[in-house]
Amino acid sequence: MLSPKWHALFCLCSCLALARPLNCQDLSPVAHIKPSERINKLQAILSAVVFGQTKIPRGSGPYSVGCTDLMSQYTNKSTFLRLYYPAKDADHPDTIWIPNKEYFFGLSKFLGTHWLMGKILNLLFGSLTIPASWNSPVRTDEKYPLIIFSHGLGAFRTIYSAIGMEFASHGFIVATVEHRDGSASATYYFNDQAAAELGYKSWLYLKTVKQRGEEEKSLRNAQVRQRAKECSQALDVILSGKPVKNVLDLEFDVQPVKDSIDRNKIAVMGHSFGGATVIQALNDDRRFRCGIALDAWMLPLDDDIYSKFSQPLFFINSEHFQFPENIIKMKKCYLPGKERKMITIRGSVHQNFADFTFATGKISGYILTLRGEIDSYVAIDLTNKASLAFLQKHLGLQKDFDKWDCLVEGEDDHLIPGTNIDTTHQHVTLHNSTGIEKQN
Ligand code: 71H
Repeated sequence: MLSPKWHALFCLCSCLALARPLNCQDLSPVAHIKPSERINKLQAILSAVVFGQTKIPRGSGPYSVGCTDLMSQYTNKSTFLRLYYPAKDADHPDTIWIPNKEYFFGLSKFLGTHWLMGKILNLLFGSLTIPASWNSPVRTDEKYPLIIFSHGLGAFRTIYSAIGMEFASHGFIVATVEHRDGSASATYYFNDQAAAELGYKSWLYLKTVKQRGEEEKSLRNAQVRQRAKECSQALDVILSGKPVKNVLDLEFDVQPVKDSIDRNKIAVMGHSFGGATVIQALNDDRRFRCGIALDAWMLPLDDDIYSKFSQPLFFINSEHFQFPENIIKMKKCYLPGKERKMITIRGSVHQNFADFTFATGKISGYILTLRGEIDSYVAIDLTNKASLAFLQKHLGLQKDFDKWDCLVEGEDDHLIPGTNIDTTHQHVTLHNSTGIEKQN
């Protein structure tokens, strides 16, 4: 069943989608633009009309940002990722944010809405672009640290671009993996060479989990282990001396990107389920020098993992998603001699770390819990700057990100040092593992 707010959105979208005169071919003010670009522009206007503002922010650092996709092999065991990197020039076209309609169908399934919702989301967001030059060559003047990024439940590789582009603009290479553990809304692979040549994609949609309690925990645990392996495998592909074959037929040579990596400055970062993946990956693979967990969801992890890894770890939490059971598990990572930091962004929600927070207007975003009371641009800025300061310290970078060291301590009007959650009454265990947020 649709909840009332999803139903309202659905009706609103349907009405606006039916009244779609914006797509007619001969609107004179845009007549000079190519038809495909014209449709893109008009679709952007359409989503702006429906939702208000739809702008994913460009990186604020000194480097131009490039973007490409890489699929290393055939079958669902291959590595699939999106790369954000410092680009030589910015004269390539912008990158399509969500490049296949199947991702919208997957999102619709994840949200439990009618399949028509997938069509509508595709209509609204299917041609939205992000300010990163698609397939622009990498800038090869220096070596860059590498971040492997793991997405949340129901997400996929392309919807953390505000974070990916910001880091790339500050001289990082960011690889956002697309997980094949059944936790992505949708993902695809090619069965073999013939399928790849014909462009015949095999789509894998979100695996829905009905069980609760121990059964859910064991399934999620198997998934988080697979996710960590996929992060390590992505690292193997990127660091391998051998040339990597991209089964996606793109006019882009990844070798110069691989050659530009500073091989011992590698971090792992992730959102929610991806935050749990950060901890599993730190434990399983010591090549990850430190980790950043954005609003981590701790349920998938084994109870004895917290004491088993020693690399520095930074928790950045939203105010409204967190709950005592989860925070208690985070606190189990705090042990003598280990670097652990935690901050909470005031007035933020779980979605403040993902791109959809920028894809709607203020009011609709608030209703759909894609936005909190805090301005989404302020929230992502704090996340990025605190992360940069943390990475400079623990990867040993020679940059000026230490000017944001105070944010890692939670010293800002928009930040809470540590957490807003009271865990002193541990016997009252609140269950909120589905991310149903409390907006006060
Ligand atoms: N839910 N990653 C989903 C409940 C809250 C939602 C996701 C609805 C997204 C639109 C509304 C939260 C949790 C909870 C572990 C996790 C990661 F596009 C994205 C899709 C997913 C961006 C980011 C994500 S959200 C997430 O690892 C975990 C525990 N969450 C979450 O699952 N319900 C179905 C109703 C239960 C399964 C906020 C929300 C969302 C709207 C869109 F329309 F804009 F696309 C996207």
